[in-house]
Amino acid sequence: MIKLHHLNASRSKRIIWLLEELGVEYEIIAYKRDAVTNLAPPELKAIHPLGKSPVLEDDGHVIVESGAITEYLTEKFGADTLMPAKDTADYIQYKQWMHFAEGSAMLPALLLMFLRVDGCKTNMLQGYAEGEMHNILSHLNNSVSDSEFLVGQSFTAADILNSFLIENIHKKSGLDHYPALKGYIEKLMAMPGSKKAQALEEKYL
Ligand SMILES: N[C@@H](CCC(=O)N[C@@H](CS)C(=O)NCC(=O)O)C(=O)O
Repeated sequence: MIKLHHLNASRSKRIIWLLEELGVEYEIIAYKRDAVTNLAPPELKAIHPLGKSPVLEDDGHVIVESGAITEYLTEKFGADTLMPAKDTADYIQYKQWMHFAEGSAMLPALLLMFLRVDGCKTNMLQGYAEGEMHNILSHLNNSVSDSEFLVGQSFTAADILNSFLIENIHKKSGLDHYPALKGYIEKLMAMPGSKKAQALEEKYL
């Protein structure tokens, strides 16, 4: 059976949601962050040397990187439901959004998180990170202002992958300046699979 190595309050939540949407059997192996450092416990390094979550085990494969895990699972179990056909323009958009989640979108978010935790005064970094975050959120907002989902009117795995960052910002600082994005994430959070992932994440907090 598929095993998901899940760290509390982490990117792994979106893999739970994806597995729920795909309707496949899976087992969650739960880990807890260190109360002081917030890092993953050393046991995760026994599964993969990076010691980060999510890690997926399936069919003898050990897969890290939530983008790669999402592509793997979607191509294996959801090619007809959660991704566009490969010879279409929508597929190119889908691929782009799949890389966006851990690429362009993640850097300013991580910079802002580390600056907040560190509390340091910076020369240019704070302003840079805030400006970049605004660009990312504006781009997302514009992208869902005329469509239901990131790839037109169809819900895809790219929505699940990008939901982690948007949901976190929505919960921590709000999205009032990005009304289309706010409506979009609230719609995603109301989906049954997303609610199930939320419940499971709370169970393993
Ligand atoms: N790019 C990786 C990032 C993995 C990652 O940094 N995971 C975090 C949780 S959100 C983690 O395991 N943090 C604990 C640690 O670094 O010890 C992915 O998308 O899976």
